Amino acid sequence: MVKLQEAIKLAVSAHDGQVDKAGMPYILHPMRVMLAVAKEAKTHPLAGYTLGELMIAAMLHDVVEDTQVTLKQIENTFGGVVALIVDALSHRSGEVYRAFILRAKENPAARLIKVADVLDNLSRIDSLPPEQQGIESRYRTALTVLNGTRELSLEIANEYKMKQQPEVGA
Ligand SMILES: [Mn+2]
Repeated sequence: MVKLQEAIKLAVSAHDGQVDKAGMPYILHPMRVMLAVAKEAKTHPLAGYTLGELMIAAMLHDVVEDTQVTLKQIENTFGGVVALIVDALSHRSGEVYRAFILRAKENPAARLIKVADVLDNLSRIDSLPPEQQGIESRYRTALTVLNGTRELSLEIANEYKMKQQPEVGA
């Protein structure tokens, strides 16, 4: 797991100084996504991928999109499998959001990490200022596209919906 330590260090340094929309250190998000992916992959191993590859890719899932780190750098340090996953998780400039999600879905590891990513984003949505809560529909689109692949995502999405419903129209 030496490579995982390297991935954690790289993510910490790449996201240094960044905060999420609620003002929390950004690194907490990839950390949570990595832990959620590790938990899921330990109970339901994903054929063709090691636990280490999944955890490293989860840790690095936002660095290409949001920092100076390049796919080439990831490939050189962590190998082609991890680079392919991170590429599938990086929204390209000008790419239609739905097309991006469909592309992520094609890579089984990226699909698993994307579900964990979206669920973590949904879990934080209550802490967003009201004017930013419209982003919820984007996350819902993502879950709809990714759904049918992991019962976990359906369960949690339903739970979230039930929790939100009483507030609709309030
Ligand atoms: Mn993310």
